[in-house]
Amino acid sequence: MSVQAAVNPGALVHPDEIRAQFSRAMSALYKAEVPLYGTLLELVGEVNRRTLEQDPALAERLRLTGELKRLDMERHGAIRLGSAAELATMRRLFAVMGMYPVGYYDLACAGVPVHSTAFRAIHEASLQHSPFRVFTSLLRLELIDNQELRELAAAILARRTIFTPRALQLIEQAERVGGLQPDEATEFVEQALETFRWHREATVSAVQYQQLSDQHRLIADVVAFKGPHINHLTPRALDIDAVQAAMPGRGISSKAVVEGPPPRHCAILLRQTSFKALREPVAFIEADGSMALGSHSARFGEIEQRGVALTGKGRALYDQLLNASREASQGAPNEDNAASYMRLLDQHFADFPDQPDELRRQGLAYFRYFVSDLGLAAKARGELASGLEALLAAGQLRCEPLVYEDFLPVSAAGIFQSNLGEQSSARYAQSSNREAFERDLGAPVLDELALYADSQQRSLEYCAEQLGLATLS
Ligand code: OOG
Ligand code: NI
Repeated sequence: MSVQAAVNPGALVHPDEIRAQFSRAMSALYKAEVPLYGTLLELVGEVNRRTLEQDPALAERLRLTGELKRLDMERHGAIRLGSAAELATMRRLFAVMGMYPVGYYDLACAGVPVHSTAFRAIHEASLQHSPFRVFTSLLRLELIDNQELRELAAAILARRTIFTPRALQLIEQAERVGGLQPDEATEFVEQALETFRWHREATVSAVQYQQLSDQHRLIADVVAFKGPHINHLTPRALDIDAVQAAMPGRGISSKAVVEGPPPRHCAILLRQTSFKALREPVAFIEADGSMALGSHSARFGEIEQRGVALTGKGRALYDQLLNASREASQGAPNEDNAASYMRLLDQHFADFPDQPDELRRQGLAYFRYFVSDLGLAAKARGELASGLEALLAAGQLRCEPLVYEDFLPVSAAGIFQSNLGEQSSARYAQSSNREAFERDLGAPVLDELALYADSQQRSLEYCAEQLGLATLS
């Protein structure tokens, strides 16, 4: 037993803290592996600082909601897994860091043979401590129509172990005792990181790689390597258009179209853009044990701007307007029609209310409520307005958009396509299969709308408590 444990056997590190450590370690790893990510981080940092200087009201709002504090550490990553066993163990690994599967994303309908979830913290206090999230995809081997290739892929995947023995021990330890002690947590972060590292040596021969890649580039990326290398890390930008415009000046060429909603006064959901995957040298393992040099494109960069989380009603309107824009531009946007696509998007989204108060009154978005100084003063004088609307109108309560913590399937498909190359879109007859995903995961995915509703409700309850009111709704 370590000295620390002997002194204080109960001292477990909070999962939020393990996640914060892991997020920092992951960022350092990716910066070392993909230097352009470091350049992107600097650029986003500069643009964020400038945006806050030029818009003190925004800075004040983000300070109130706590988003200012988490801005510099905010990022998401993505991995692609090959088997049910990998996904189930990954769920247990993320649980040690307080990250749970939220949402189900079907990408097959967009021509990418995976389905996905996002592992993330779920309580606003935890998100505040570390908002780190990982978009996690599972390859759907059943969508490979060539039976021989499907069997080859399954056999290769069955041979690999993507977790270190010590990582597995520490996961079990955390499950058994309910957490990890400080030295174990440090070791866990180091060991878990091994799974996400890039490996130059492939597990297949050059010919096998080509066969897998010919079926779909994504299949080669998942099957041909030792582990699910982190394929991008995405910082949060406050002005994605400004970052996009400044990227070429830093030697970063971005994808033509920003995915998601058009620029707006009140940002909704998520806007994202990426730079193309780098060509990296790899070594294939030939049957006689010799190595053959080749290359593979896997790792890329991405930036995103996050806006308010929409309710089911708001999301339905978003989907409807996005689909209408895509139909009008005859399909997914590309380099050639980027400008006209953005115009169509603007035109269609004119139908989406763009004032926070409108979004709130029409039940299109989630908000968080705060008691203002006016509210505290009014309470002290016994002059509180009565009811939520009156309290807001009197400035005794404030409300701020609740930030969207998740992903968008159409945007994700656009990001996949841009870094896999335009040729990678396939047609899959099989429809989405959430049950199979949850069976492989070993747990149901959480409903993101319920999580946002809970956060909103907790903020109302806290306001009621501060104001000495029985309820507020
Ligand atoms: C994930 C692509 C999706 C996002 O932010 O929506 C994504 C991948 O390429 O593995 O990163
Ligand atoms: Ni991403």
